Amino acid sequence: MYLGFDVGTQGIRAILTSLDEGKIVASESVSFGRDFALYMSPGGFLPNKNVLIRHADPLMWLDGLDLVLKRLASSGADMASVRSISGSAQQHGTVYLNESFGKALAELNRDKRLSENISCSLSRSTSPIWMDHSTSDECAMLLAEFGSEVRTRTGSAPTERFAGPQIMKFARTEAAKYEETAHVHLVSSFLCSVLSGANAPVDFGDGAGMNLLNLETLQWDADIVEFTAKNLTGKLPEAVPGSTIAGRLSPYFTKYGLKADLPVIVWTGDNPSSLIGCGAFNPGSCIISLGTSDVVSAAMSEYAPPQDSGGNVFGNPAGGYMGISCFTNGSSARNKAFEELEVGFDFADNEACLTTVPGNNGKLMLPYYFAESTPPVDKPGVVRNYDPTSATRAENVRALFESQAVTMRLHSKWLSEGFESLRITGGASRSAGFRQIIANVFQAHVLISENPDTAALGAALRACEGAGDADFSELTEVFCKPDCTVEPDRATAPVYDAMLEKYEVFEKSGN
Ligand code: XUL
Repeated sequence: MYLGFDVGTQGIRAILTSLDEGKIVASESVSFGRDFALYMSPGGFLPNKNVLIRHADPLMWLDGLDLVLKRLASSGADMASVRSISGSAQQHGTVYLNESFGKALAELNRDKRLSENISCSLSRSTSPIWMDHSTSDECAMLLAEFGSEVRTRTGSAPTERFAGPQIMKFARTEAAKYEETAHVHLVSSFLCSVLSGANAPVDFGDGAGMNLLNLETLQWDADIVEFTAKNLTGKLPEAVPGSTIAGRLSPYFTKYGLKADLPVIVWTGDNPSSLIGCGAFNPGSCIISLGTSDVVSAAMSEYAPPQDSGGNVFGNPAGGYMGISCFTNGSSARNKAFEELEVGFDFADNEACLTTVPGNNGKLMLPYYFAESTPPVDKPGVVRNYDPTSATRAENVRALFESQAVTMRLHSKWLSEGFESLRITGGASRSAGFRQIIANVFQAHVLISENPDTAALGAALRACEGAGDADFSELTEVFCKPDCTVEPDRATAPVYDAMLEKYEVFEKSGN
């Protein structure tokens, strides 16, 4: 059995897979909003009047890890049969720790919660997460110093949500606390450290989301790291390939029935992990992940810097590279829009949008309920080219879905001019209306699996591969078969080709 975690924006999922049985045998989750009211983070982050600032309390992630393990153990799952563990986490978030972190990890007290064990080791009480867009000054400084070299070397233009600009901002604005910081971890390497009881490395997949890793050499880029913050090199984890054993499970976790000393495989980011969980680690397949953010991603045969301002290149956990385009306004925006339109997400209106005409007679919207990464938009605000009060609910839902699908097609052109098939994953992949619209907009077969938690599944599969028990091709055969396919309506192709051109102009003029 192999245990995989995914620590997302809004909660944690833990999945136990059995290689013998060829299936997921247990799955438990924790919701930060519902389970941890005390952290006052209903959406997984601390509310802030400044819409550009999005921080979370890292102790909430630790309490979440304890709770999800407790739930898994009390569900009757055979914890003693677990042979290895790995995980993935929301990308780009940073955790700042002082000199005492190593000792605290080595001496984790089983009678206390993880948060109690670690709280004194935080040199910064909150962690900026991927939704934070408050580092435009730092991005401008990086651009002024290195120009397009940042994109060429690190696989991404200076990007506000990325760890490097976030660390630079902390060092500039809270210099004393930065000085006190001995270790800067990503969410993934922080939680991997906790499991393995020692400072853990970061993998090339998540490490690339920092604007600090040189993707040609796969080493920290000395010039960029030193420019980002003084003495940063010594504070960063080592960067390693995705199947590296980071360490052995801390005895703390035996309280959940796990055996001490199990191999803990280095964690990665949720998007690289989904590439594995969808069985799409070879070039040629495309994944659309419909989570809090929407992400289009695909494995790449060789390293090439992204050709779209919002594009990013990361390491592929199976080796090589992957490209992504991340749209902040994914389910976060859908939820807001549904609230506004009084549409339940599982409500028939969601599917009823399919009774309206493809192309919606030209109705379009820029769904920037939050600051957006692709294209970069710092001032949130929804723009429509029509009056929503004179449209039906179904038409309004179609305008949202079509606009989201068209922006994904537009900004993933740099990954491929066209994909024959797409794999859809994430919570909103359950929406029949959205699936069909995506199939039509991309003119591609859409494959869907019953299990939408492909990041956690990818983590469990990485645990198995990293322990040397199976390779990714075998695991894909067993665990990643899609359950159903949605076919595109070929007659709608010209409608969406025209919409793509119209949307591009609207996007340029509208924000
Ligand atoms: C990717 C990104 C988001 C987070 C969400 O670059 O910022 O997809 O990983 O968890």
